[in-house]
Amino acid sequence: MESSMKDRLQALEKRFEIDVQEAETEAALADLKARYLGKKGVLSGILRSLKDATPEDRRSVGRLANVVKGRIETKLLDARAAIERTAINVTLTSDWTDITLRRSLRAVSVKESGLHPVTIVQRELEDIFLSMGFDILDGPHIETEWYNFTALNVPQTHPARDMQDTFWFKDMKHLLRTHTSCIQIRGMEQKKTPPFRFVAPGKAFRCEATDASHEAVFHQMEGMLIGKDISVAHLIYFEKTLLSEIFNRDVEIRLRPGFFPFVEPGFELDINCLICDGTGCSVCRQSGWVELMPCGMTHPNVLISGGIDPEVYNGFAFGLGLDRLVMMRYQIDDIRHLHSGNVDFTRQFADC
Ligand code: FA5
Repeated sequence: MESSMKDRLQALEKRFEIDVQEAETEAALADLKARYLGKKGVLSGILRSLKDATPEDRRSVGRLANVVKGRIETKLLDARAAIERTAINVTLTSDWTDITLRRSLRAVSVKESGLHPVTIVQRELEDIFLSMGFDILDGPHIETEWYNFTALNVPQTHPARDMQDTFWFKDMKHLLRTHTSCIQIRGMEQKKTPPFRFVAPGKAFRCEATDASHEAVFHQMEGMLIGKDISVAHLIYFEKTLLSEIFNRDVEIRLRPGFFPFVEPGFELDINCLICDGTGCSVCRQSGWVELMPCGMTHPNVLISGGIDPEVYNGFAFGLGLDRLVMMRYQIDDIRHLHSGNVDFTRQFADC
């Protein structure tokens, strides 16, 4: 009795060793465990058949059965660890990122996802500006009334405050920035001594009705260049160079006088509407022109707010409408597509 039981236990262990080598998944291992060690498993069956054996046989076979059970459990654990290791190695070789690659190249290589068109254009612009010696700055979305208005030469009672419909906080001292121009002041404070030049891309918020070219949340890229003896000619040359870099083709622009309290003189730079080729559509409000980049020579009061002496230094600033630039670039006929959250829309740009 005892020897036949021991033979059965040895045979069971040998069969288990073959089976465990063939198990390639955790589910297969769980199945093996139930088959060999479960209540209705092979080992329990052998032990149950001991009920008629002598107490001595039961003891010695029981001891061996425990040893075999322990070995099977250890092998199951080893096999599970090996399966986990294999899975980790597969992930490590297939799913990795080369952090030494340039940001834009990394983004393009991720096929399953893509960047939002505003991000694509923003990053392209950042590269252009970096190549022109500009720094890239950032600023908070929640601003103080000082940075958004007063420091930019828009005093308390000035009607220009009504030009931009503001989301105010209850304390009436904080607001969601209505433009990125606040970073002109923050940038001057940070840079301190001219010459310097920087751009600051980011969101702006206005409590206004939306239409094909207006959103309540949109993107701008502020730019500022401060030095000595800067003129309107520098500004115009700079803008032409910038636009030819951005569009990589000839685009028709026009410069007309524009009023902004933080510049003097101020200009509106419009681009011939690329959606309708200037014939008139809902994006350009039938005018054939799209306001893209207001700009001008920085007002002396703004320089003073930023701690710069206007007797010594001057410069220019501009506020590029990023969403509209994206619309012109990709011929998008309604700004509301951009923030619609419609994946079918954004997916079109995944490989851009
Ligand atoms: C400004 O916001 C000024 N801060 C720009 C500026 C900076 C002027 C520096 C002079 C010097 P404006 O409100 O026109 O100006 O907005 C600038 C650009 O942002 C517009 O030409 C347009 O392209 C974009 N923009 C403005 N409002 C919206 C909106 N509601 N939806 C989408 N784009 C908008």
